[in-house]
Amino acid sequence: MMTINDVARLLKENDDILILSHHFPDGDTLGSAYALCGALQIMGKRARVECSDEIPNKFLFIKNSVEIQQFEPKYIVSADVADSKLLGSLCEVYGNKIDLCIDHHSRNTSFAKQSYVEGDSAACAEIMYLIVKELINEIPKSIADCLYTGVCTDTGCFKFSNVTARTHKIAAELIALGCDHALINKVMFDTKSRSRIALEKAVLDNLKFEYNGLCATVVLTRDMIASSGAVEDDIDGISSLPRQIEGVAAAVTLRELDSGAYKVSLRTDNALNAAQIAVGFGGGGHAAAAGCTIKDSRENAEKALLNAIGNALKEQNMI
Ligand SMILES: [Mn+2]
Repeated sequence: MMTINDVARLLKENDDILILSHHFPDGDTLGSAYALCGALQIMGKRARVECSDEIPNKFLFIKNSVEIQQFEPKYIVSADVADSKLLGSLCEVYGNKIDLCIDHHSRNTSFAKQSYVEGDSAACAEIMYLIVKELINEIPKSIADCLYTGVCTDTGCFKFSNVTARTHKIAAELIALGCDHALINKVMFDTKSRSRIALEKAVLDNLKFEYNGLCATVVLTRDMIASSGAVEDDIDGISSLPRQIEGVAAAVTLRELDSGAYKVSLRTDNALNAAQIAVGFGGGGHAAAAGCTIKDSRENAEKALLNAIGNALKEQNMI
């Protein structure tokens, strides 16, 4: 079992280091990767980050926190990547060449030559903070901003059950280092693009309740996505909308795919098991969050789902 010291030693021993983020990049994979890149550059090493997908606008300050350096990599590190497939198109290029994996997913598939995985860490950025502390004496604000973004985004602004006392201690240390915590939280959690708001409006216009308000259904059509100008980042998290409504035990989001099929996201509370309902449609997931894909018309998909949810509610004597 490796220690943070072992990881720091490996990074000190190597040069021309390429750091990889996972596809559909989020605040944690980018914050962790760029924080490490910044620290390595301060140490006088050549370092850069690569990601298969475009970086969403709200994370551009992370990308801009380091110097652009081009070189042939001699050592490859992945940050917040649970499986080499999650490298997206970069998997083909680097999938079997990763020297060191730094991650916090307990389901990590040990695809790298060496791995440092802390499954109970709320964010990869927590681990990266401990590593960066071993690498450089003074952590600049730019690196603290990257790490704070990783921690706050992977914890839903410190609201998820993955948060520990250490999460708050690390956040406190990052604030002491001068990170822009209020601004980062505003941008990450309290700011929505205009296309996101347009999409939410269209989605909520079609909100339907069934079973005395115990079930709420929304539909996300290709038309709504196109007319609102929404990009993938705007669509992320739409399924939390029906779940936020008081009294709703089953929240259903149907998203029309380009193929015409419907991707269903199911969020449940209380006694209802979302995975059990999703399995009936060839899907799966967790007790409170599950999904499936239904290849049928919108009407038929909705009818079948409502039926299954009705049966589950009856089983629990909720209706
Ligand atoms: Mn993460």
